[in-house]
Amino acid sequence: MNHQEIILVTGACGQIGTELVKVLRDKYGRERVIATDIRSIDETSSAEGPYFRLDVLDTHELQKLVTSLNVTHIYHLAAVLSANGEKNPLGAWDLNMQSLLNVLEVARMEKLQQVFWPSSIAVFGPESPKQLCGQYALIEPTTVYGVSKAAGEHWCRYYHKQYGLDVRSLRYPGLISHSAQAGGGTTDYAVDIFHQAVGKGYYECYLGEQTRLPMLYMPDAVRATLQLMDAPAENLSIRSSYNLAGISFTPAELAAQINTLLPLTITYQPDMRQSIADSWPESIDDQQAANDWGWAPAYDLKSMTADMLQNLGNYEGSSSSSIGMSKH
Ligand code: AKB
Repeated sequence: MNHQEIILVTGACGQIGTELVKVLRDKYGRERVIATDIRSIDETSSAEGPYFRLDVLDTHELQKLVTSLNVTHIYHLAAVLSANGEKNPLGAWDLNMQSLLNVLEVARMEKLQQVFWPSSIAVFGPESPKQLCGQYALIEPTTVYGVSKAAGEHWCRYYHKQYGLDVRSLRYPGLISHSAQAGGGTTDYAVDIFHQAVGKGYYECYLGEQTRLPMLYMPDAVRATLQLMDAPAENLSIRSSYNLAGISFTPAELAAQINTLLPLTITYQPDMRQSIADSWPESIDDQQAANDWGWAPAYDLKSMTADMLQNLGNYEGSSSSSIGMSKH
């Protein structure tokens, strides 16, 4: 990016946005990264840089912001995740699809340089391979979230092929971070468990103990995102969305790893999220990302767990509020 370029991030107060905005501002400068979210300014920390309230379903407002601020890049992160999506399937489809189409259209019309849009391992379904699910494995999702991500991938490829729009995407696994809560996903337990371990030493898990899912620590996810966006266009063979892998583990394995550093009792009470988790692969083959732009995760279960607990400990020590409270 040169010094003329301006990044706009939608869903900036969400799990990925909270962390990505910080890193983008460190890298490109505070004023060049515009954070937007549906939340109003007093519900968020605008002091850290430019912030605008934006409902990304309002294409007119989106276009106005893009043109008035000379935006050149959009990271479109606003979305409803898998578990919340099942509570209101048509609402989730509407938000996830229409917002993506709005962003792609504005990017095409205003000739933006780049768009980033997250897809998910939720594009895969029960018929996809459970182990090391490949880049081109069968995509038959059973959640509305997965259906919206699968359709979105086709739209991204379409805009690249038809209009030359440089849109790039990653199929994130479950993301684990200490500075932002997850919200409405199936993999959220892997964040909640840390907060409950630090706060209460007890966690009731809504997935069964042997439910293995692909996960990724947030510093790795942010690094992957920047690495993909910086990669020379000619190196990219995938214009739908890249498989991305980090660590695969079960709730029992995560609890055991936490227990090496902190006493934790875990019980299991599977709910409707179990069937979503059962429909997804246990591990992902991300060889294509490694080949095309040099991707390799840095954190394993042990180092991720130690880093999470260290950061949550610091957080608790420096705040009077409950560790279980959302950062937002
Ligand atoms: C979810 O659980 O819905 C998300 C995802 C895997 O995309 N974390």
